[in-house]
Amino acid sequence: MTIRIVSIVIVAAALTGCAGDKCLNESDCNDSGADAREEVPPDLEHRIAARSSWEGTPEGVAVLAMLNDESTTLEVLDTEVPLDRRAAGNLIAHRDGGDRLWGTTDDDVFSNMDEVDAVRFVGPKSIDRLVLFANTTGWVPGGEDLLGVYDGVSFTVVEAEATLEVVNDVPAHVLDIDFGLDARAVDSIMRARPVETVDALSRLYYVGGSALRTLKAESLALVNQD
Ligand SMILES: [Ca+2]
Repeated sequence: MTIRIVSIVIVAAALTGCAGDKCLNESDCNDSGADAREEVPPDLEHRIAARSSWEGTPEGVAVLAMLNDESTTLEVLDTEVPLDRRAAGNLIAHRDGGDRLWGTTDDDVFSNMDEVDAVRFVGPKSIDRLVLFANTTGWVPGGEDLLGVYDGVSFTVVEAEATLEVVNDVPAHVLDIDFGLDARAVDSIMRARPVETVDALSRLYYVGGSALRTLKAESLALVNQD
């Protein structure tokens, strides 16, 4: 069993480029995330804790969809992922609410990865396992699948990739003059580069629906030109 767990984690690390050694050395059952965070200076810790690196990635989107789906039961999380049973129980309890039933008005579905990470006994290692499970069970969106809607603008996976490629590559004057973005949005983007996800892009100052619509359209035009 130990060998299987280690190999799963290695595969997860290889598939997702996760934190590597840290995943392997953590205790299997007590996954509070404390181990991985020990080396992080306190000021950075706050920032990292505030936003999971999976947020807005196809894998992160997949984990949320999987966790919120009716087919994902305590047994699935406990035995198929597999997670520590306490982590599995806490995730389902959070999602299903006080009545312990899926699909009723008191449900509290997971809307971001930080909400998942904040569940007791769920830490980076559990999240790596959820990512691997979501990956192998077909939850990860790709190609023309919808990645998400950000500030009212929808992005498929390929549209998001094209947009990030352009956003991270073009000189500031292209964003400013050719694309006609607000100078403050340009400034915000240049400071944040490389921007990893459209979710992160949408959270930058002065980057809202209108900037996202422009960036998506201009990026697709540029990428399709090549
Ligand atoms: Ca419920």
